[in-house]
Amino acid sequence: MRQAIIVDSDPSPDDAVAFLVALASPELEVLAVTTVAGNVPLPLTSKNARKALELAKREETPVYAGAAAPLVRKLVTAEHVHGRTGFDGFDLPEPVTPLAEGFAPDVIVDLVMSRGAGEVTLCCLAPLTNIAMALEKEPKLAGHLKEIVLMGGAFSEGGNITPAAEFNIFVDPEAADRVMKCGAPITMIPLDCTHQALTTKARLEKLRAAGTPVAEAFYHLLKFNKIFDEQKYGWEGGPLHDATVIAYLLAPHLFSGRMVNVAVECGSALTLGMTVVDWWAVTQKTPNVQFLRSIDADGYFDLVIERLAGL
Ligand SMILES: [Ca+2]
Repeated sequence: MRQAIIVDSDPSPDDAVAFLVALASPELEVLAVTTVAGNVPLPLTSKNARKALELAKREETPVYAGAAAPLVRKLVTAEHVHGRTGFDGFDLPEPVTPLAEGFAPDVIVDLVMSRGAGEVTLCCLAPLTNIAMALEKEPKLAGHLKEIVLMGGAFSEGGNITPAAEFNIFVDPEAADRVMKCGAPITMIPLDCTHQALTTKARLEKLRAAGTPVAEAFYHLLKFNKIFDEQKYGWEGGPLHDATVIAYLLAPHLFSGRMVNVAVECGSALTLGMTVVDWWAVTQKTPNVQFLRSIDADGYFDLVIERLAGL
């Protein structure tokens, strides 16, 4: 039986790679792509999602727009990384497919609750605003989910938007706090993992060699998208963050980690959005997260490229 998923995203190229890999995978049934404000404002994330789906000729996948701002804070975006459009580096045509009708948090509730308990997995690639709103709207939602798999947070890597915080969690820490406390099974893929998974020249060339329009577009999009990180970190290539969530569903053996307690800092100006990971179980707090800390990067890129090449 195929695993039913909803992909919640703020499309930069990373997000698009993630949901395209999911769409290319017979093991997964993508019920919807939902969008939220994050890397760029909501109108752009919603447009980029449809650009990517149309490129891959998968425009029948519905895209629902959600929250235009975090629960309580002013939106922080990342054009300094992703360019003004969030999709700089390769010109894709303006999408012709309209957004699907419905507000993403409502749609998430409806899609999950219309399936049996334990059937749907939420794949979260962005600030967690839509997910927190859905959990708030339907108190039974958390208990009805199979799992929440999210890209976000960090432990020993430190932060990528502040010294302490990873971007997705930093943008809406109150939403992340609600998700961490919701009681659903959670698997978290932090920077500790994604910083091991770099878009090296060899990997990008391998993608391009697939020779498809999708491969060619994402070769250029990812090449542009990772320039900022290459300069920031001094690495060859940048982390391909978001597709780890889909790769985990397809090939969990590529990852390792452990059950820990994770809490989100919502009060401190200095460490706002920090994920406090009790790796050594020094508190008596119940583990609430499967926290992944390492990834087989070659296996991950082989999987991503093989699936993308099939579109
Ligand atoms: Ca994202």
